[in-house]
Amino acid sequence: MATVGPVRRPASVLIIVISLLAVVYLLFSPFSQPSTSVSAIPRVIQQNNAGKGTTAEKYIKNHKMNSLAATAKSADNNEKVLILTPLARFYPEYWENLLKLTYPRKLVELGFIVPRSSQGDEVLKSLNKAVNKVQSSSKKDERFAKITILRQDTESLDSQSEKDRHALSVQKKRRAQMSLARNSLLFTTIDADTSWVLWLDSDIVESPPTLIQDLARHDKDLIVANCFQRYTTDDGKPDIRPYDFNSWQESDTARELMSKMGDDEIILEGYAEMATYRVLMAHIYNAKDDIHTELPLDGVGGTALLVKADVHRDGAMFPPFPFYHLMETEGFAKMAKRLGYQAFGLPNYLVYHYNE
Ligand SMILES: Nc1nc2c(ncn2[C@@H]2O[C@H](COP(=O)(O)OP(=O)(O)O)[C@@H](O)[C@H]2O)c(=O)[nH]1
Ligand SMILES: [Mg+2]
Repeated sequence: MATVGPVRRPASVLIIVISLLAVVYLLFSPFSQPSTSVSAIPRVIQQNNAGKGTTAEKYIKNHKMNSLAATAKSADNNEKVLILTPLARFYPEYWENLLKLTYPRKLVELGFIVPRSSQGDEVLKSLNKAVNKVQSSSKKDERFAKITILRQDTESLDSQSEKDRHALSVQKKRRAQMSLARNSLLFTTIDADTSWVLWLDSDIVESPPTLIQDLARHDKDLIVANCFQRYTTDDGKPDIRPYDFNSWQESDTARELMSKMGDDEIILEGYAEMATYRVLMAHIYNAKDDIHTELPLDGVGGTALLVKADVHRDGAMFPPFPFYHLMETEGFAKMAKRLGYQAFGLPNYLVYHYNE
């Protein structure tokens, strides 16, 4: 870990320069250990921290980022998880499930982004009420480590009905809007000590209390649950069906389709107009098989997606523009792949989406 001399003023530019010099020194110093992998290179972050202590301690906070880990034993290892939810509709079931999560709350931070609309005003009221209740608990371990609520400064679709938001014609615009919302939320809330980011949609109304540990134990860069929906069949029986088709393995047909597209055109999954013949995780659920069976993926959905924070830190975000003809969560998986990370899914591990 680098040390720096006393700094008289909290000049952020100076601190950044010192950080860069420290990293360069550590990389090229004859005293530094030969690095065996990228993670062996110390990541040093220093930020204004007007706390107690000596002058230097007051203004400089050292984060030992080379010891920041995201492992299969996440909770035992005290790894911090940031749960992020773009929130256009507040479902009490979603909130109840959040409160039922067994991951220690002192290690959990929450972040929300709410649309700038009258619907957003309503959501904000419900969210504030719920947040105040849990954060005013007299027991410290019942409170979340931190909660951030953002108000979107970008546009949203006028109608949020399932029929309107799923129409093929609005997909490019809608996915661009969702990407902007997700990126703002991510870049505002990720901290120097965040190990994991759990993307959890607000309309996931059923999810296991051990969701974080169950996904983290696979120790994958990105891992996504299979998102289904409960419904009633024509003859009145309760049943389940696939909901999210964004988790897939690429096909030759889709590659061929994309090779003929203009740079700004996008390929979409789950639309009859655009048959891709990809392997869809939604279609290979097997109730009798092990819930922890893993499936390598090329595209991911964001309904319940756990990501190692370093994947985001290295620059993988939600492209609000066509990136290899993909946007939002599918584009994110592609970007992660270009950075050398691999996405996985758990086809038999289900979470359930609200049924409108
Ligand atoms: N901030 C924000 N969140 C949104 C917006 N539209 C949807 N969401 C949220 O983003 C997540 C995914 O959107 P959703 O409409 O459920 O997508 P779908 O289920 O794939 O059709 C959910 O948590 C929504 O509440 C929006 O315009 N702004
Ligand atoms: Mg949804």
